[in-house]
Amino acid sequence: MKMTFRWYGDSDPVTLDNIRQIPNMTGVVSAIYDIPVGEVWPYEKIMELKNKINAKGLELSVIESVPVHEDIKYGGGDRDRYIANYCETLRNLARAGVDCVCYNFMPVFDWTRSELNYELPDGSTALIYDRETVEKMNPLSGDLSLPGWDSSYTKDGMKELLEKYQSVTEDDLWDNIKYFLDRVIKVAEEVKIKMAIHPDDPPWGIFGLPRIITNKENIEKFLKLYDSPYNGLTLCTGSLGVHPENDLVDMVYSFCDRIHFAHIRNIKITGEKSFEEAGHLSKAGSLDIVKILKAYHDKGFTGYIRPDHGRMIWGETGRPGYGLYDRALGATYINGIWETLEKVDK
Ligand SMILES: [Mn+2]
Repeated sequence: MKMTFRWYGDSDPVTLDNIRQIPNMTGVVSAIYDIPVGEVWPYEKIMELKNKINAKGLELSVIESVPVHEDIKYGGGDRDRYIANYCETLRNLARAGVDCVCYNFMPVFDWTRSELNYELPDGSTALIYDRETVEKMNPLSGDLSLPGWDSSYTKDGMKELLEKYQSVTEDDLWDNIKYFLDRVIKVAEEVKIKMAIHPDDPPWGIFGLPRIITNKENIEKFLKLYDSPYNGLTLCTGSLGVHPENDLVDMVYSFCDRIHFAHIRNIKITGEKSFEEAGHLSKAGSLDIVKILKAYHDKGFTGYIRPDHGRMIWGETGRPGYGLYDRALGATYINGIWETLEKVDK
């Protein structure tokens, strides 16, 4: 495995100097954040990012994410133009030496939580998802504060976008993702970029919008839509793991050959469709992180891995889920388990 850490660029309170001091950290996961979704990422901007990271002795390992324009997801009239742009971005990334790209196919909203600073009994804060609270939220109220979504939408823009999705069913989403894969994976194969879809977070439909990358059966279906090693996964334990029927250990054994990027984090299921994000340690949450890593080790995983969201601890402030301290503890925990597996589990 190749250990990496997500970095949000120059505006991130966590610096590359912080990241390079985490033991075993070799790579950075980042993106270009000031280009509108759907437009081509220029080669020069990618090189600028890469050079900045290389100057600190780190690699630009994975791009997370190259976002997929909504037109592609709901099957709008401009999708061919946006797919062409997407392919052009992949070509530019490959030219800069990038070999793995994470993306997702969630309509409108990226990862969704009901609260970003929920105080846990030990005084740390974490992101949580409470079903009742989310069900009462109105995406058109204009005062929603969700960490993952594109807040550049005005209230009217959001209304217009949601209307476009009104008749979009799960089957339509499957058709649209196949349309995307048929055109994009061909290019990914050519330029040798491993595409790694991130599962839906949470893995169920929200605000009446369908979601499809949610469970083993659907992931199997997804991988068959375009059967190529370049059509692969970002297996996120925290995203899939909030559904008690998702067996992450089994998924790692089943899909490892197609997992290019592993997101490791723990969550604690607190009720039906409700959860808190937890520290990485197995007993802090509902997932057995040792068994998950053992599955990766048994399968000889050589891809990229990163600690995913952390709590805010030791008074740190910053981007919810993406502080330095708890994610660094997560990396160290993963390193410790992996070293043990390397030396003992022969
Ligand atoms: Mn993730």
